[in-house]
Amino acid sequence: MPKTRKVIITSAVTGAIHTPSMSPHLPVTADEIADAAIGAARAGAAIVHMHARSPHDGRPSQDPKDFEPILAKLKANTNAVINITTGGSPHMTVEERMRPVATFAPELASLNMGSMNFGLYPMLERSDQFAHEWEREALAKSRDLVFKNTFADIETILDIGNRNDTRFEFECYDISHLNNLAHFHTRGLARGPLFVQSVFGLLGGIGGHPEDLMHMRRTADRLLGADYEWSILGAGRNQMPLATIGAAMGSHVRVGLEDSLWIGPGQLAVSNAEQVSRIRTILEALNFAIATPDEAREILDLKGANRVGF
Ligand code: KMH
Ligand code: ZN
Repeated sequence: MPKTRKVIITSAVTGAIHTPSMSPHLPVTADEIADAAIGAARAGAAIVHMHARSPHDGRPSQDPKDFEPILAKLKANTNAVINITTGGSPHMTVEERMRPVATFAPELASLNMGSMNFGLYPMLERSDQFAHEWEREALAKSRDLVFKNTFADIETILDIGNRNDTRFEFECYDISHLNNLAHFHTRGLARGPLFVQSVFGLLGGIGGHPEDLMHMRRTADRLLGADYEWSILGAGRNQMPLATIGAAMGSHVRVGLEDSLWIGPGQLAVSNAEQVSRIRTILEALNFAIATPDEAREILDLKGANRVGF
């Protein structure tokens, strides 16, 4: 019997790009964020990519105290791999962004592989109704914002991970980020199998055209050889089409309200689980199997849920 390929679905449930006023379905409180991740895991996500928000006004927070109740609820209710962000919000300092991963030593953490523009301000054109002034401000300020991820920043976060046996979801928003990853791989600081999350369609990074995806794939193959597991993240309306193309070409996939609020043109997704179910249907129609959390642990060589610090 030929082996069925296992595809890992990641669900990124809230993030720091979208703001609470953009969708009533975006999880904001600790309970909502944890419940969204548990729902996504039940629908088939093997990995949940986690950010936290302030209990006061829903702004992104990298305060470990805001992660605590989320992580406790997840630990008690799901076997999904918990992936904690070091991206936080591009408005934060790198020191602030790395605190939760340094505190909780998760199995998996995100790591952004280069400094870049991070343009969210076009979203201001879609809506002028914001419940909190910080929402408008964050979007407007992104016109003049550099998301700072220097070689020194990346090395510091790699060191934290390597000390705690935390492995990484390497967020690559452009071709140069693959070159940066190959540099750390060659130096032995980033160790395989590298989990490469290629991000498409974010203003400041590579576009969302299928040719962009092909170019990422060819370059990753050339630079990283067989020592990587590829995953696709398409922002906004690129989410489902690019995940489908990528999966057909051998990738894993990431969906979630962090990356897209939508389930169809003009139609807000009502939950993270809805997006997971949609991509799951597509993957199963392509005759792929959905990786369980333990299968994802094996594919990515993770340390196990019993060796985290929460
Ligand atoms: N929001 C995504 C485009 C991170 O958390 O480190 C990238 C991301 C960054 O997930
Ligand atoms: Zn994130």
